[in-house]
Amino acid sequence: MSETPIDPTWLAAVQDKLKQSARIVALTGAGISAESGVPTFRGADGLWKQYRAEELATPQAFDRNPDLVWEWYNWRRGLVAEKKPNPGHLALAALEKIRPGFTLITQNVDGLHLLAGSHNVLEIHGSIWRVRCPACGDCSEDRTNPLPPLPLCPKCGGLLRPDVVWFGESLDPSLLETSFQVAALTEVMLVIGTSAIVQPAASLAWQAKSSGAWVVEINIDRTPFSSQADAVLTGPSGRILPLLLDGLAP
Ligand code: BJW
Ligand code: ZN
Repeated sequence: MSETPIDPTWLAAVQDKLKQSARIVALTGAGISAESGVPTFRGADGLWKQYRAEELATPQAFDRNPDLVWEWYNWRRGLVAEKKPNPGHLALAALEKIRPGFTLITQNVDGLHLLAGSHNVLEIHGSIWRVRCPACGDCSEDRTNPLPPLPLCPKCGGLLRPDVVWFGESLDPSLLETSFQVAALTEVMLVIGTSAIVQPAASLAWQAKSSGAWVVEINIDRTPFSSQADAVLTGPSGRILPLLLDGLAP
């Protein structure tokens, strides 16, 4: 199957902007991990096509049926454990090296940006590799795979939960404040592989735009944000991001 060509004029325009800018932010979503084989949420093969978010990704679901919720997260941990960062993740890790002012805000919980070597990462929806105790607040990384069907807190014996943000839950206030600050101060924002519909994450793109940043969307499809973007690069992020980085290397 032939690959869709990526518009060279726009690619060059985005490279020029990146060359001129010290402050760059990327906001990533599930699409950046799709080429690693991690399912997205809302695409044709997305998780929410097969599973009901209300039964798996809300605090009420966990209260009602923690076994089912843990079974699902154990399955996802197993799936992600076998996956590797793709050229899109690696390009963003390389961007951080040549632009120390670069911040990566991710909605992803798969940990692949960290595995790719990015350091300045704000995981605003948490991580499937951390467990948290609602009873005593203890939170720690745990890569045991699979975890017991109902994992218990080593400190107080309470029932642990995945350290992710479910629907109806607030995001970590300090992570969110930092994210809005960097979005408001950035010169360029790359909005990559997100449907841009889940709040408050989607508002970060609007925040950057309304604060004067040049906002670039990189996605295989259009989103509700596309019409606001200063440039839209249509195609897989695993192809586009390395091309952008090629032109930036010192
Ligand atoms: C590619 C590609 C390739 C593919 N290259 N691109 C109405 C009713 C009820 C609630 C709400 C409502 N309106 C607003 C809300 C609030 C709600 C919300 O936004 N809901 C919307 C669905 C409408 N938000 C919340 O509840 C948030 N909390 C909150 O608002 O707190 C305040 C509050 C407190 C109390 C009461 C009410 C409010 C929390 C949101 C938490 C989201 N959690 C999840 C699960 C995380 C844990 C886990 O993974 O298990 O986060 S849901 C899921 O969506 C996950 C993602 O991070 C998030 C965003 O999805 P993302 O990353 O954009 O993925 P997709 O699949 O949607 O899109 C993939 C994109 O990639 C597509 O565009 C593809 O085209 C593209 N793509 N391949 C480039 N190769
Ligand atoms: Zn505890």
